[in-house]
Amino acid sequence: MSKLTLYGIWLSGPTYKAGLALSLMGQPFAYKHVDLRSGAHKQPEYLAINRFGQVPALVDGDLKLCQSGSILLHLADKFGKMGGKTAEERARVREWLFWEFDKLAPNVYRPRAIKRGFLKADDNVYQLYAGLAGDALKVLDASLAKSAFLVGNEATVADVAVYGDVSYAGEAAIDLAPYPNVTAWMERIEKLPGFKKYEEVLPKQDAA
Ligand SMILES: N[C@@H](CCC(=O)N[C@@H](CS)C(=O)NCC(=O)O)C(=O)O
Repeated sequence: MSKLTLYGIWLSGPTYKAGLALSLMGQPFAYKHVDLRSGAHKQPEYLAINRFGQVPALVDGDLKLCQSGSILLHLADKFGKMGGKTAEERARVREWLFWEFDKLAPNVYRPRAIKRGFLKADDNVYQLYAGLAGDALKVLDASLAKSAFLVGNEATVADVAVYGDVSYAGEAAIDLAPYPNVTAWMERIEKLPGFKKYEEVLPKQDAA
């Protein structure tokens, strides 16, 4: 089996989701640093890997895949891990992934980008996104009051995707204290074998 290669940048939440899933599945991978600041993601060599010119991308043999959600589903299928145990669980995993993509990821990542200075925007824009993140966190907190993980009784890639958003809440200046079920669930995720923080999963340069 050829080694997987993950393309990304260490500051990227979606890249972290892919790297974290690989780590939780116990799969080694090569890593290619894509320097977004110099525009490497818009150069022809990289566009041949990801036509949308974004990170992350995963190269698995002849397959070049982008969008963290599709990468997570591919890894779950390929390794038969973290994808849900039954057809219903697999459907629920996809449901959470689409919800996360719609309601959570942009509303955490954009305020984070504003706070970190990657995105220039007025405070009312920040407040709009942070408010929408709060709405999503309420929904998440209510779900996690009823179960230890999002789907079934084990962590799935749905948990990885959602963790990959909420773990940046601090950088986005979004307080998680009002969501105790979310913070308790984060602690459960952080105890899983293979769990790593983003700084430990994503190197700042290429890695074999
Ligand atoms: N929905 C995508 C989002 C990917 C994304 O926004 N990547 C950012 C870095 S975190 C990027 O490549 N930005 C550069 C650009 O969009 O031109 C995913 O989950 O993979």
